[in-house]
Amino acid sequence: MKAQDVAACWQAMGLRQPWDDSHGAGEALALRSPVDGEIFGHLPACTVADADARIARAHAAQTTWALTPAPARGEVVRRFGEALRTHKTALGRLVALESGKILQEGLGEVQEMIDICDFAVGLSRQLHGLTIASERPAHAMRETWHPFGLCGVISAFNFPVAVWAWNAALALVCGNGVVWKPSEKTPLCALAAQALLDRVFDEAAPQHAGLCVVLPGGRTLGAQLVQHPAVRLISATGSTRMGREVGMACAGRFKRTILELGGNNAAIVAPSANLELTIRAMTFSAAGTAGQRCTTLRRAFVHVDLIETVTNRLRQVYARLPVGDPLQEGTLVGPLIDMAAGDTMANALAACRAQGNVVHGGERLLADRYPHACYVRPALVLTDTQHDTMLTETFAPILYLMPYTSLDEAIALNNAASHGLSSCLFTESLREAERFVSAAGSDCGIANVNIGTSGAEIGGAFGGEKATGGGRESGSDAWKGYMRRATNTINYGDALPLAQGIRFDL
Ligand code: UN1
Repeated sequence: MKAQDVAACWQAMGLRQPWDDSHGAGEALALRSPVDGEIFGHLPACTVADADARIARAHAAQTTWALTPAPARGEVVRRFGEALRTHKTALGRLVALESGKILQEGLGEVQEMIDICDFAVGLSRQLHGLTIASERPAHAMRETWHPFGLCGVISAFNFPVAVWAWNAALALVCGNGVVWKPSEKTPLCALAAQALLDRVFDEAAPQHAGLCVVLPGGRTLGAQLVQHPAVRLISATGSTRMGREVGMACAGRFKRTILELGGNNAAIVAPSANLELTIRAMTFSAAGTAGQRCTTLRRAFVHVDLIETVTNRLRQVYARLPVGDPLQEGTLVGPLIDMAAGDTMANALAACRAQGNVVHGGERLLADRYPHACYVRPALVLTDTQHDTMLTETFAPILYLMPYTSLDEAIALNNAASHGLSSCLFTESLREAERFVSAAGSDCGIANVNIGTSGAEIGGAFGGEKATGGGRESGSDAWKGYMRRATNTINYGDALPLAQGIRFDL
């Protein structure tokens, strides 16, 4: 029973507990921690009518927020970042309890929220446009950036608060409100993060109350958000199937989308790779977060001269990876989110065995202690071909190892996946490194050298190509995704010369 641990996190943040330990009725949302898999309470889910009312309120608040000077909007985000600093431990623990990631990663997730708040505060004074040379005399041209409109955020269980924060911090400084549909598997993290933001609004900007709201509940709320005419942009993180539905629904309504839909990320281990660094990086990326990041390392192409060494080293490391209670010091791999995730992993491994692949690990652990939770030993799969199972993203800790002979072949194997999120190369060769990040190299949104596929900093634009959806969130100029660009041409003369030299004399 994780109820007391979860309640302690809420108390530490000074928040009112929104759930009870009833058996739930009607639209109630069952609460469970993947740590033990047991239901510990129920939360009233948001009804369609509630959702409509919340969206309407956010839409009304949007109008005045959009006209508030951007640095004043940044001040609210700055205060939110301060609140997150104050409550980092409690919120980080809640993330670990509700998503099952280890405490270190739960704390890291809150740090990622703090980082994006800091970034957004700086941005609030830098929403710059260009000035452009006009071809006409006495004309000035420039670009101005304006708030885009109310933003909908759909987030996944594996980053239950950070991905929302990437979107919310930028959307807010850019002048937009945010309606958030979190995963039904992690509603408490969402409610806690939203409550911390609400408190900041109450104290620092009560006139904008209701600008950011959360809709805890199931898929129908996500569909309602996508269809609602007041919501102008949808930023969705999750499966490719979900993203396709969201993308098509938004296209029909000319809504903007930012899609971040998982990946089937690969590493290439070249002959010159520093193996100490490579093994550590591969293990963090493949087994960390129990393989449940969109950036998780799933495929490794290892030079044929190294395949045996790398396989043996990984086998040794994997055999003694501490799997267990994610809140316990020393654990490196927590549980999968639920039993269904365990079944999906077992089915993928069975398909690999049927192909003739050798599988190391992958078995269920701690079943006696946690009969309703799903702990597994991360798996290594040895294969000589990149088969369909390997080309399918299984959201679990499975790392495929396959030999290659030339870098061109390895790059082609990397690029053969339908997703295009993250990729990396381990090498000491400058020539190989530059080739990998060139136009002839990885086709992914993220291409790293001598670090793993996961664990990106917030300062870069985050996202990927192909079935990953093409969206970019977080750093760099991703803020432009939350704003409307206007091109202004101003004639300060008293003649009317036309562009392209066109004559139109009346
Ligand atoms: C995700 O899994 O949806 O780069 C996001 C990373 C994290 C974000 C992952 N900063 O692994």
